Amino acid sequence: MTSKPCIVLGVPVQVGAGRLGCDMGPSAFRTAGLLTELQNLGYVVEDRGNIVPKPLRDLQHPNTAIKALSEIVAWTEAIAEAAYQASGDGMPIFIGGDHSLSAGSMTGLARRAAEEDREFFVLWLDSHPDFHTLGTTTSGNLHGVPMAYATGLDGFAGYFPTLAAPIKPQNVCMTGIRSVDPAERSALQSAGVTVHDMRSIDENGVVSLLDAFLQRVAAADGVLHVSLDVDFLDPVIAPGVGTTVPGGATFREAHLVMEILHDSDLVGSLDLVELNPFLDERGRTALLVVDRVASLMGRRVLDRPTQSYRYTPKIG
Ligand code: EXY
Ligand code: MN
Ligand code: MN
Ligand code: MN
Repeated sequence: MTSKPCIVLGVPVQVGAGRLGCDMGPSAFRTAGLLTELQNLGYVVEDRGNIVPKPLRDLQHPNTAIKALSEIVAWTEAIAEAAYQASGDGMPIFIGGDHSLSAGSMTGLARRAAEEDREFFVLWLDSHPDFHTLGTTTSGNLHGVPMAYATGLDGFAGYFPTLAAPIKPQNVCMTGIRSVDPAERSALQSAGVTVHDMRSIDENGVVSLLDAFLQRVAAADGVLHVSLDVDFLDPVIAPGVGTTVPGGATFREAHLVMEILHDSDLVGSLDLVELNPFLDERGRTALLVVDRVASLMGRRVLDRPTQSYRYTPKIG
């Protein structure tokens, strides 16, 4: 994995979610020992504190269901700027906060990748595709739109920041999906996003699904962003999240995904989102996620020979 510093950025945004509590997420991840875990693995860790949103602009949208549009846009502007800066200094790790933060993290990172003439890829670990537009969301919770925005779907212009570098939908792989609204289903199909629902995981196993995607990232010598929504995990092991959906990834599936990602040597940035400590018990979910991050960053049960790196990016 990276020899660069880990740049931790707190994003205590919660108004994108349907209930309060995600603003306590950054504190919970820090309390659960995220920084110490990274340092124990030998990384230089820079905690840049919590991002502060830009000044609010009064934004009105015809879809009256939408909540907190001005606030989420103000957050997105600030997060995108911080992501662009941090990606030039090391491996950004965004600790949220609800999933609306990825509207800023992904677009700031994609801007950096485009400037460096690198293909930008996203592995979306979530029970939801978060692929609503401002016109199609019925809940109005803007944690349900970040991927639609970042891949350039219509309807965000005039509200969200203009995209410097839209993410190619074919460069997005969603895994763990098990709650898709009708409008999202049709939008996903026409956009060409790779979507693996839980049935696909059960039929194929995470290794083959991940392998196909990581081979594409490596072949393109691409930059990979991982966006981990806590509700990717099964609610039995990760109850501290506001949008639980039964039948999620097991501890072992999540562990395997993270170890394979480390071996790939392709991960350049990470979102940890939707943790809601108010719904948790004694930090159980935050501790579980931090433990998975340790697997992503190289902690191993047994030492493995270096050839375990499964995807050798093109050199030169
Ligand atoms: N698709 C539903 C909605 O738009 O409200 C549920 C979205 C849940 C989003 C969480 C972050 O993953
Ligand atoms: Mn490594
Ligand atoms: Mn999500
Ligand atoms: Mn989700």
